[in-house]
Amino acid sequence: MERTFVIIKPSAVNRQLIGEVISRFEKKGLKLAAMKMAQLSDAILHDHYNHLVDKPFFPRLKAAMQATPVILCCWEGVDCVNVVRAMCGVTNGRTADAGTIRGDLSMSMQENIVHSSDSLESAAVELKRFFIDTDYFSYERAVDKAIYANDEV
Ligand code: FUP
Repeated sequence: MERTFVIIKPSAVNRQLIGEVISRFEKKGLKLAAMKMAQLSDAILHDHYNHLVDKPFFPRLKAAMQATPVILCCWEGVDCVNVVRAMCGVTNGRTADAGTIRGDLSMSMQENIVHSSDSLESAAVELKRFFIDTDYFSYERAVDKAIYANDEV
C-alpha cells in the first residue's frame, strides 16, 4: 500500500484546523500509519525546503513553519500520494479549487494549511526525514473492507 507524508502547518494549528484536516483524510478512507507533533528545527526545514532555500522568501517561510509546533502524518492508501496531493489543491489558497483543503480553508500562498509529498520518490525521502521505523503502525480497521473492491488492494 502506498504511503505519503503530510505536515499540518502552523497556519492550521493557529486557526484550530488540525481536526478538520485530519478528518478530511480520514473520511476519504485513508489510513493513518504514523503521526506526531514536532517543533521543526532550522536544519530539518533547510532539508525539507532545499529547493527553496535560495529564494528571497525563505526566511519568512521558515519563520512561518516555526511559528507553532506542527503535526507530522503518514497516510496510507491506494495511489495515496496523488490522492492526498489532489485533496490539498495547488499551493496558493486563493487559486486552489473549491473542495480542496487549501481552496476551502486558505487565502494565502504561504499560510496554506498543509504540505503533502509531490511524488512517490519524495514521499519516501520525506518520510525517512521525519519518522523512524518504530513510529509506524500496521493495523486492520473495521471499515477497511468497505473502502476498496477486492481487486483494488
Ligand atoms: P507545495 O508543494 O504546494 O507545498 O509548494 P512548494 O514546495 O513550491 O512551496 C512550499 C511552500 O513555500 C509553500 F507552501 C508556500 C511557500 N512559497 C511561497 O511562500 N512563495 C512562493 O513563491 C513559493 C512557495
